[in-house]
Amino acid sequence: MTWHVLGAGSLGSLWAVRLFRAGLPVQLILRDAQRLAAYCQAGALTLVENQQERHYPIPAQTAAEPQPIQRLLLACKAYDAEQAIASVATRLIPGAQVVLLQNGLGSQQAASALAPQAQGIFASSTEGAFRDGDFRVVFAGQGFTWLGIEGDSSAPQWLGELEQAGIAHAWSEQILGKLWRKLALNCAINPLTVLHDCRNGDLRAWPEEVNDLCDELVMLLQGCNQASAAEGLHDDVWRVIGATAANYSSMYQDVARHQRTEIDYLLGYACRSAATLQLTTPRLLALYERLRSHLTERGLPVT
Ligand code: NAD
Ligand code: KPL
Repeated sequence: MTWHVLGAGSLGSLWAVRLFRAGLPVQLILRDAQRLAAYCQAGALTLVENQQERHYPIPAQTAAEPQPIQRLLLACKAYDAEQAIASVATRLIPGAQVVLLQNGLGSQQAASALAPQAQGIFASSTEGAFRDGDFRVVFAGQGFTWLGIEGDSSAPQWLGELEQAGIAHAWSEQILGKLWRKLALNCAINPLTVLHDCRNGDLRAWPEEVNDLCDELVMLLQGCNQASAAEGLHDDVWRVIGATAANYSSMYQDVARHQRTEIDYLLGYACRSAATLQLTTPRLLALYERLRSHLTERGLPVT
């Protein structure tokens, strides 16, 4: 069965290349005829891994092709997910499976609703990849990907293909908890690195600010029936800050490159959820306000 990969950016390319070199059928879906022409000119996706670059001539097409899709990897940013799935919705056959790789929360549900005939599988990944050129991806950090359907313990057989491709993963029937935990980590770390203009490790200079945010995030997770995602959050945030001390957070990098952030699916989603539950979260709200002002001043979208 073919893996259709929509979104040949950092993570999409990293998945596509590993599936392809494991001998599995892969088809890239590019935005339009212009991107397809540029890809044909490049001739292949290039993966840089352990300082070695290799080229992978993975077949590509646009969304306008008519062939049915049974398995799709949606690998665009959260704010592009709905438009991207809509572009192939009529090609998804009943019972098709769509793996949603978006960070944060909210986009997966919205995208799945646009293709109700398909089964949405949510993913939460800590792998690291970035683009250093058109159709070029650098594998920057080994990580792990949780995949799952909430409340469904029966992992699909094709997970074996991920094993074959060397993609470290596991199935979780509590995938929402995994996504909430990652969202909480990202909310405690990423906005502060943007506002303090610093690396993750430099947040050790603002322990109270980080701990106060963690207090509210714990309350929010508990309020959202995600008590196990709340367990040990403070320690985990400090562990991640230590383990990634020399790195700039993904949000910091987006802002530095003057790119749209996923704020609406992280801090925005957290603040909206707190409001729905009538929870008092002054620190999260203040952080959201400061971050929005910061982005507006730089001409970046706040959604
Ligand atoms: P990216 O910007 O590098 O790639 C996204 C790609 O999707 C781009 O090439 C874009 O052109 C393409 N795209 C968007 N809309 C499209 C459409 N309608 N049709 C065809 N292509 C379309 O983004 P990324 O870094 O790969 O991130 C994808 C998601 O994975 C994000 O939610 C991100 O937070 C998450 N994530 C990324 C990493 C990482 O290391 N890059 C790690 C963990 C999670
Ligand atoms: O996921 C991250 C990111 O930068 O987006 C970490 C490293 C966990 C920081 O929140």
